[in-house]
Amino acid sequence: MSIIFDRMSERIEEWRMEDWQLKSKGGNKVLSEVTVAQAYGGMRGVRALICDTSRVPQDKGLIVRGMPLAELVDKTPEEVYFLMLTGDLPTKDELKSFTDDIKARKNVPAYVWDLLRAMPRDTHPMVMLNSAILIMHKESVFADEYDRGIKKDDQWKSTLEDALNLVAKLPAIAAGIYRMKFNKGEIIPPDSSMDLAGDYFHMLGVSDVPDFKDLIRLYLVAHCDHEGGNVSALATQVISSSLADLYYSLSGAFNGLAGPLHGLANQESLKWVLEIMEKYGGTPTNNQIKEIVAKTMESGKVIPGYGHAVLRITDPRFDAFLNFGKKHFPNDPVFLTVSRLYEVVPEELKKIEKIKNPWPNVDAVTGAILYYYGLKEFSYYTVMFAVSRSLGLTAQTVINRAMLTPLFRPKSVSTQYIRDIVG
Ligand code: CMX
Repeated sequence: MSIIFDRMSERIEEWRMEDWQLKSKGGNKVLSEVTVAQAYGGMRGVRALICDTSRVPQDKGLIVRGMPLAELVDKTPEEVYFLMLTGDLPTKDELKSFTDDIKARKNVPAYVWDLLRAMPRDTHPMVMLNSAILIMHKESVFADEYDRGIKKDDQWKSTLEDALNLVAKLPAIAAGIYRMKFNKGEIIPPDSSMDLAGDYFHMLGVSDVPDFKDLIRLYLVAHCDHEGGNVSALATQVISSSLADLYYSLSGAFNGLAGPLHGLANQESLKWVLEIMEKYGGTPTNNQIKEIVAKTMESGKVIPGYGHAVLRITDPRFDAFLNFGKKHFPNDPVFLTVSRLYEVVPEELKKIEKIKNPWPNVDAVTGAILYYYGLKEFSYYTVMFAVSRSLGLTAQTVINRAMLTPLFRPKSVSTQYIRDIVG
């Protein structure tokens, strides 16, 4: 067993004590009042959740356990996962123990491949991923221990077992889905000597360019978490609050990630960029961009990759990938188009009063970068997002279970109730 169980045990004791003190001292303090507009408007801005793995201030973007993304771009997914779970970056020895533990959990049960092979050829890769996660439910250590009876205080340990097993297996499953779905040849089995990013790069078999390995590492780090209120994070926590195990809650969460306003936006964004390039025969001029923004909006579609429910600045994750592209392939025509869109689109969106954030989010650029390295199958991009986001979602779940977070049950009201209030 790796050091992670000991390190988390120490921290959980402190966190529980603080949690108890905060609730007894200030349990009746008000975090948020909810307006009628917020109840009708997707609960934007309502403060009613606790999430310590990361936060997203609207003027700063992703901060993982106090560390802004800019300080994490050179880290490995294992380091960032350890940071989310414990609150601290690992020491060298801790990182080795933690990485070795994950390496030992990589093997995917054969029945997962049987299931995926039996699916119709035109199944969406996200359906393949979510089905693979769900069918592995019988591997759940938590579900097994729960059936046999387990003290509430200890339930986080078997949840952490499930979390580590899932995080370790997902790159192999995701890479296998890529090779199977897009006829890339035999599935490449995981290599127990490799870390998460290195093995995902190896199992995809898309390219042997070392920069692509760096990209996969950056991709897994940059998408790891985005506080607790986004669709997939909220879905995970709601489902797991019923004491459903992580196989149920993660696959449910990824069904939400598959929506075009959430994780699917990266494929939509690249599709839009390529359509523009085809229409104008290459990188468009500023005037052509203005024209296409207006036309896209007129047709009732959103501008994919722009806007955000929380952020009010350029997403620092967008900056991280833009810098990566500038360093490795500044003159690639698709990348140049993405860069030019960034110069023009925000100014156009600023003219539309209802849009609160005209700036790009991470999805405006990642597709173009994957495309450059030869990963051109758009429908796969959300799967890669999911592999990364599994880090944050499983870390949040382990912590919530350790903090004995109760069953979610907010109160709904009827339209009549609103009528009475409005008068
Ligand atoms: N293009 C066109 N219209 C947009 C827009 C965009 N990029 N961003 C916002 N709007 C519109 C909204 O659709 C909404 O219109 P209606 O009132 O007619 O419904 C209005 O502006 C107000 O929206 P908002 O308060 O600024 O943003 P929301 O919190 O409602 O929505 C988001 C946020 C991300 C869904 C929205 O900006 C959007 O659809 N963007 C494009 C899709 C995208 O890039 N999604 C990825 C999000 C990243 C992530 O999930 O992490």
